[in-house]
Amino acid sequence: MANESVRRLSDLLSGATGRRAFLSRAAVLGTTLPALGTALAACSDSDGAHVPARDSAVSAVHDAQQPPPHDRSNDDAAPVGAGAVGYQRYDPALPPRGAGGLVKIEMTVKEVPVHLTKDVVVPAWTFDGTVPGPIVHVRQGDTVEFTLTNDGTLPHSMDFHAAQINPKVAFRAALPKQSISYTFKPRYAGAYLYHCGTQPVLMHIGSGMYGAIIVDPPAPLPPAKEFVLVQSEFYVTKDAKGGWQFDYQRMLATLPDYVSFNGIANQYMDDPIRVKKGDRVRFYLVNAGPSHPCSFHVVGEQFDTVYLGAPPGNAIHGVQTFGVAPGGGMIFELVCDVAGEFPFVNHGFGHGQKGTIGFLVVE
Ligand SMILES: [Cu+2]
Repeated sequence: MANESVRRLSDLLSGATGRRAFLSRAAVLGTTLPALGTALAACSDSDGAHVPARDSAVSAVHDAQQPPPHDRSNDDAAPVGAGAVGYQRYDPALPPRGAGGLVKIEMTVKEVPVHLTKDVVVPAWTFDGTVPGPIVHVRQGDTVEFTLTNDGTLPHSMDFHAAQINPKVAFRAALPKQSISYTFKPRYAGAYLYHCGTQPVLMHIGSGMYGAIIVDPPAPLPPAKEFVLVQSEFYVTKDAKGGWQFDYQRMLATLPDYVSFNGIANQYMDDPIRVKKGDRVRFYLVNAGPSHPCSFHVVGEQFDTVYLGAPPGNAIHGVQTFGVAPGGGMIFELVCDVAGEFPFVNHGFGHGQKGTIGFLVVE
């Protein structure tokens, strides 16, 4: 009965009416949290979970990023919240793994404004205040003890793709101000998605509730500079006050306004990923979707190895581009034996141009 009540409440609150109610609350949030940048500052508060280290506060300086083309009606008005929330690059570096064995991961649902570009700020539903949420790094066979605390105003849940578990029980919703916990042992290594699984899932992923869990194989892969890229699409529109909001109808129409690596369009063009000549680079590419694939390619390079499934098996060699489905994850390796500036892109360029282009600088 309790589960049924949760489901009904979840369905009710997650429907169009709930979205509207949330948006009006969020619009208030966006204008009343001037210190939010501080709240989003770096921290690492649980074994194995990592909130991205943030670059020092950067003001929301205007750059060449354009607002979504479908709404230019309010171009003279500053987006609600822009300037009030610190713009911070999402650190793509894979955080170190803890000692292993029993790994306790805690996350908190936070409804906060986030940057989709330096200028476009939107009220989001998040895990721990960032989009994507913290990068989780464990090893195959670890016991992951996970707790989700809901500081939001709607039911939310957690679906780890690295888990094999009864979803009806483990992925149940935590009501506002409540927590849920469950334990799992990742059976396979790889790059996996996690996301809120509360209905409608499209809205919860589309509003920012996802991240990556990287599971190492028992024997280490070759030494490399390791980075995590989570691709996702964003669908936004302006409300009556000129503030950007996520738009569920646009999510259903699947014509995105932005497609990004790690939540912010083109952030690694502005501030590239840097490695040294001779480094092996390993990208853990997770595609949160919610709806489109990522055709991953590095201009001027070739992938030495792509792990299609759990490493170290399932490897193919000498690859130019490989597609990662929404809800999927793969591992891409290249050996940087040529110096230069190499764009890494979603080669589906209708989406690449919307934000999934970054630079890998080999020095
Ligand atoms: Cu949710």
